[in-house]
Amino acid sequence: MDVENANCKVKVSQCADMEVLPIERPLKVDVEITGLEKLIEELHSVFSRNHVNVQDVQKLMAGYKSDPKDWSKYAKFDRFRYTRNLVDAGNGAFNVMILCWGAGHASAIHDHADSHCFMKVLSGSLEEVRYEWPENVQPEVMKVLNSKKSRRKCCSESQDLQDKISELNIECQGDSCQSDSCQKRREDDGSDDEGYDVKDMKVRGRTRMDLNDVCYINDALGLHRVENPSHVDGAVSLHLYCPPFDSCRVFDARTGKPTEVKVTFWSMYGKKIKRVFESINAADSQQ
Ligand code: CSS
Ligand code: FE2
Repeated sequence: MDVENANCKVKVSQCADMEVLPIERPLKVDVEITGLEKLIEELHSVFSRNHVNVQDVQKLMAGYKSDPKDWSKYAKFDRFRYTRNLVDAGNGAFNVMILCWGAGHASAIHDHADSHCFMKVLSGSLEEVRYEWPENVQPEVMKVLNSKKSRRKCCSESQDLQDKISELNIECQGDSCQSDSCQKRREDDGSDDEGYDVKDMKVRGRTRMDLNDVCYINDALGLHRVENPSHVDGAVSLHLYCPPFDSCRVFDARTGKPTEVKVTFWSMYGKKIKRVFESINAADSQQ
């Protein structure tokens, strides 16, 4: 199975055969969706099934040609930061939102909480910068992959340890294995180290996204930050997350240190949200 057939009804780490998830292919658009409402209707229909291919969602999003009259009621800008505006809660299986980026606005480097993320440019242009995960932070999907691998080869370097393990009849549980020998090995190679040294996060690539372009990311493909590179024009993008999530991690670009943040909305269904603790939310809700 490859990424386009991965099931985005479930978290990325629960997709079968994740080893091949990081494969990306050019997308051939062969559907035409007339209007945002129609797109959302189609998404509801696709997500009512148990298995939803990543590629099917990408195709639907690409098949919709942006028309501001469909989405201007959701497009609420703020002078100081980009806004997140809920359009549809997708019966809990996914959510659709419109993000409005003022000139120069950008997100922090963030993960996608083990969900699938689709993003389409509705107006203006955006730049997506992809990053490697910091060495000492692991996404859920990689933990699952590594534990699959290390279940096969953990401790194989040391015959002594292998003998001890088989003597004690302990089966190595991979990354989270609590046997003394595996814990000792982790201490020796420092993989439990909590330190965050100053070491810029590694950029994997940059992509400019223009009107109607669609991109897809999940934690197996890395982290990203999104920026409106224009000093003059705003930009608007349509995002679909599945399953939906209400918190994710942002990363300090200089050290890779993660911080868990809540995902909050500026407006829902076209209505601005009243913020009681405006100043607190302003600090913690930007990804
Ligand atoms: N995940 C970011 C937008 S870039 S995908 C956010 O919701 O703020
Ligand atoms: Fe993102």
